[in-house]
Amino acid sequence: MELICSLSSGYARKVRILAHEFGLADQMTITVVAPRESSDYLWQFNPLGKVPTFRNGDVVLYDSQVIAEYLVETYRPEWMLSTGLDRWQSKTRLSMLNGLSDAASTLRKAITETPPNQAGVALQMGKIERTLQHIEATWDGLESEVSLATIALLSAYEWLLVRIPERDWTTIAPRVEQWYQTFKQRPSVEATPYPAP
Ligand SMILES: N[C@@H](CCC(=O)N[C@@H](CS)C(=O)NCC(=O)O)C(=O)O
Repeated sequence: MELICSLSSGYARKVRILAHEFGLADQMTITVVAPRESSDYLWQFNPLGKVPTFRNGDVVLYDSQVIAEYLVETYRPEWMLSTGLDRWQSKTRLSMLNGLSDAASTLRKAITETPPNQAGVALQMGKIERTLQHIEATWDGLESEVSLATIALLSAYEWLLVRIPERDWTTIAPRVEQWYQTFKQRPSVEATPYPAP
């Protein structure tokens, strides 16, 4: 199997961590591309030119949520549900976490515009702060959960820490920060670091 990705992508990180958790890392070839540059190799599999894109034989999958669900259903179906949630609530939590990554990447673009897009920064910052506070207040069992959802949270939260160091993210949701300090020690997380920006 092959994962076409960029190592700085939070969406791809989720899949890379899962591969390690499921003992698949040795079988998964990582092909690094720069998706915003011409990449005929990626485009032949994903006309949208987005990473991560996954291949396994004739199977071609994107986006990260579809790839992650495929790996979970195929290799660890008991991981489908987040603690104490039914199927639709679990799916909504995963969508929220993908939305957290979306807001983070839009925020970074707004910050790096010349001049910085202040309205855009405020809009995305609000989404991220509210989402982290929502997680802080409502995610029962976060501390003991190892799931697709906690891996998605790790990927999004650490992306904020590494890619947007201008903001101190650690004070917004102290419980999430405390959880992160423990969860980041998992071998699957340590084996898949984001490159330095
Ligand atoms: N919803 C998608 C988002 C993927 C995405 O936007 N990836 C970025 C890199 S982090 C990308 O490929 N950007 C290139 C582009 O949009 O052209 C997923 O979860 O996989």
